[in-house]
Amino acid sequence: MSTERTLVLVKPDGVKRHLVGEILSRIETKGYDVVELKMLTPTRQILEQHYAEHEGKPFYEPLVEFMMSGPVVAAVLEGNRVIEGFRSLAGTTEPTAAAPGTIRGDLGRDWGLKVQQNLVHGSDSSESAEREMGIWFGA
Ligand code: DAT
Ligand code: MG
Repeated sequence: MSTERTLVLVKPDGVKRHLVGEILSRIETKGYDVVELKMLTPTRQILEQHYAEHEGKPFYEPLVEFMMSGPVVAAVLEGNRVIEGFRSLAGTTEPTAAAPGTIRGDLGRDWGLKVQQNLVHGSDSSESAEREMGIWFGA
């Protein structure tokens, strides 16, 4: 067993489209524990920390603006290999390319160039998970 924790966000498009329950249901059905959960409209400051790795990229500012556009749900999940496991549940970044059976593949689609509207975020490594849990939930 390799019990891990990961940081998940339901992005503003997921909240606006009333998919919070559906997304949490997929997480729980898979068997992961939701150990922290809250809803908030993120500040620019929190998003600049969260997306620091993307600063300077052409999609950075639209991404930050989109993420500030309404409430998000932030969660910490716990489970065996949950970092990789949630990324697998979420599907690949672009909803059009994401496999059927995944959150993005089943529920998302590309709205023109707005790839940022892909419903969820999940940490991509144990280092990212530690950093992101600190940003959203404190030490
Ligand atoms: P992921 O969310 O799959 O980890 P990422 O970390 O590379 O993807 O990018 C963060 C978010 O930025 C992603 O969910 C959507 C947006 N994004 C990534 N690449 C993009 C691109 N080429 N154009 C527009 N938005 C992009
Ligand atoms: Mg990422």
